[in-house]
Amino acid sequence: MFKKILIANRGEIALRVIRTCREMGIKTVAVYSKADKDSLHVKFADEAICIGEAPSRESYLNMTRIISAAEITNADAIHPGYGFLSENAEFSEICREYGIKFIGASPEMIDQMGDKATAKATMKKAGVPTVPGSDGLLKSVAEGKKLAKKIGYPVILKATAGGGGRGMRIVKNEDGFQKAWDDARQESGAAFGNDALYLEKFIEEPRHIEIQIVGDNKGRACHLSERDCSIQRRHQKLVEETPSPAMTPELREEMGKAAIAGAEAIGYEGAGTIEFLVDKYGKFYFMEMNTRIQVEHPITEEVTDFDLIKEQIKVAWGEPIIGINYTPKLYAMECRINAEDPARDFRPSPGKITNMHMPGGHGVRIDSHVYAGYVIPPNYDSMIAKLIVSGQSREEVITRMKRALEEFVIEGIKTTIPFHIKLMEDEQFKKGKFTTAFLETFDFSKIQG
Ligand code: MV4
Repeated sequence: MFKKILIANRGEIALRVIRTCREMGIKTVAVYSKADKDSLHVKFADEAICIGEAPSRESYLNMTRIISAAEITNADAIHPGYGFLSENAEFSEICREYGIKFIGASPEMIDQMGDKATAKATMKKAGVPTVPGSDGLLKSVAEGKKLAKKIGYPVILKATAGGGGRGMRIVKNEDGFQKAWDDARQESGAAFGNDALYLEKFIEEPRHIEIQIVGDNKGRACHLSERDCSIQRRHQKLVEETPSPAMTPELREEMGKAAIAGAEAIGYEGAGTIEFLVDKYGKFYFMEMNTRIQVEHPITEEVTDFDLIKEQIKVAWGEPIIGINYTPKLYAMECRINAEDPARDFRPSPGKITNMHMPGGHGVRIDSHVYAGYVIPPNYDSMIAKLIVSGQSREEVITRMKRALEEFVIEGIKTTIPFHIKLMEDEQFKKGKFTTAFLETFDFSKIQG
């Protein structure tokens, strides 16, 4: 097994990886920026190396410094967590050149899945259902208009280099095509240095349901059921749950099979997620594949009892997967606690946590790197804790989540806790009746900031 793993990340995920490494008897190296010198990942790791100034590009995105830290400490693997360098093909390649195992996807896989039109074509070839649309990239507005007329409006233009909703435009009719095209090209060109677009039928008010998969280096993959991530605001997920209220055993079987077929077709190694859009008729379509561990992985861990970080490390070392596809018996939900003010358009609220009390009790898990006295730096992601609750039914989980949220005390900064309490009281949410459009009509005005 690996002797020492360097964690190229910060915050709760760095801590999460360190915890599993300790259980596996693997030594850990933390890297940190000057803004993070008092962070728990620095204290909990066996060794810690400062790699630069607060801005990410000078620290957590600085490949040279991270590789140097791995060389100096003799780490034999790097875990990238999520965000930062986790889906950076160049970094995966550099790790390979230096003989350091990158606990994530190969550079080829990152490139293939990172280009959305290529990913879609690859999945379609593997028999995974995809949204009707262009065969690869569009060459001109004329071609796009012709295709849109054929498949019917509304359609959506997507940047092939996109992700997180950027470089994407909905087109309602032919009159709006040219402007949508220009806007999407301009936005994706500026954001990704690549303005190539493809076109799809626009699926109205879908659910976002993703399947967790794990593949080994023998070419086999299994799935660990789904997560419903429809509760999002401006492409930022706020709540995830499993099983999805929209799921049936038949649909899970079908989506699971499709996800495995997709993963095995590309020889996917490691933990990954296949994201689907599910329409109101229960039809599902491939959207994107994520080649990393995701923020919301703990809800899958709670219902399956698999440690997904341990699975990542084991398959990276070359161990085969057990290969059972999980059928859920438990429920779990995650609320992302962000240092943001939900009463003021989720405006960031960094600063010092003057007082804090974390909830506990049966079925309550918290993944967090913060503590009373901790100063949240303004430089990074605003997520400061994940509150993960499990139970025997969705009703029990919602009741328990509300209880835990009410127990949670964080003083000195604003957080998304009041929003989550309101959500747990929402009748439509409680019935499981929601789509990705749910928060567009949610009343944020009564939230006590
Ligand atoms: C779509 C769609 C409807 N139809 N594609 C948003 C992020 C990007 N990864 C893909 N996205 C969407 N693609 C078709 N053909 C609706 C969305 C979408 C969305 C998807 C998942 C979760 C939240 C969303 C919010 C707005 C739009």
